[in-house]
Amino acid sequence: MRMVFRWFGKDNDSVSLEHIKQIPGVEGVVWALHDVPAGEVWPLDKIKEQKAEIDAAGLRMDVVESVNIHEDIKLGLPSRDQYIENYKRTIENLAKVNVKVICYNFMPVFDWIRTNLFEKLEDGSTALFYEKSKVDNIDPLELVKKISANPDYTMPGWEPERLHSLSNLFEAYKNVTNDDLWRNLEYFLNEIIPFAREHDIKLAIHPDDPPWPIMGLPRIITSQDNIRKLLNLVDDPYNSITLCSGALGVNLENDIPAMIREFKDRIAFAHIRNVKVYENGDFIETSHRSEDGSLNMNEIVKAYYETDFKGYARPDHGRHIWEEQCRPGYGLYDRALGIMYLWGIWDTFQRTNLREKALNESFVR
Ligand code: DNO
Repeated sequence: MRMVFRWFGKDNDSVSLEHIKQIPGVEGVVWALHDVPAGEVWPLDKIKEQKAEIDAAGLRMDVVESVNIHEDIKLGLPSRDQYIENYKRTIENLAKVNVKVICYNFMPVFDWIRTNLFEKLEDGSTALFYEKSKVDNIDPLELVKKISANPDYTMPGWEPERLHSLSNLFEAYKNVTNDDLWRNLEYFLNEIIPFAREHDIKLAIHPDDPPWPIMGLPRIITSQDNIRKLLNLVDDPYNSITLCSGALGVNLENDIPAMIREFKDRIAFAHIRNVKVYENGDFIETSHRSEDGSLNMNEIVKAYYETDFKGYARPDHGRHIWEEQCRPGYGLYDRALGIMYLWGIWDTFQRTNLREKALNESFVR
């Protein structure tokens, strides 16, 4: 397991590369050019600027999250071919700085969604929270009206400009079904995966968060069966996944350790975090510790350990603790604690295994 840490760039992140370097066992950052709009080619000079900074801090930059997919590709419009060409140019440029994994998602319109970014937990910290009924009751048309009435209206993961093009998007997706979305994903993968293979970069799709349809929009990367289907669309190790325990885990029917064991050869990137799911379907992002949430983190890390996971992993969202001012979910402190918890579990398996091996060997001798 190669531990990495998401970093939004020196102008957009309260966490510095120097601090990241001091977290035990972290070898690199997960980065992106956040100011390049989806669909445009990432310029090589900007990529090189990032490289110079990250190199200077003694960190690696093997993983990019995300090169976002233009909506026209997800919608299957004729203009998609140009955007797919641009995606290839970006892959070419990223290969020049030795990027090995690109994380992306295929969620229409929205990326991850929460209803409160600073919900109070019992210990006084705050964390990202999803109130299911609130999202279930959103009328997309009403939302569009709200956005048009208030130019400053924002949602997590959204640039205001993108949010303001929402009304057109809802209209465009009106008749798009899950099957259409699958077809459009297949078209994209057929074009991109052979090209990515030539450049030795794995494309690792992130599951939908939350893993169910919202606001009448289709969502397809939601379950073990659907991930299997995705991997079979183009059966090539370069068509891989980002296995996000928190995104998939809020549907308690998703058995994360079973997925790790089944998809072991196709997991290029692991997002590992805990989440507490309530009976009414609400959920909150807790500390990484098993006891604090609904997911058995020990079983999850065990599955990675036992399948000899050699891919990249990052802690995922953390709580906001010790009065840290940071991007929602992306502070230094709780994610660093998360890393130490994950290493704690991993190292215990590793040391025990080594000790047992040594004992067996001395016994045989
Ligand atoms: C949330 C992230 C997602 C992820 C994208 C991948 O914090 O895990 O926004 O980066 O879905 O494209």
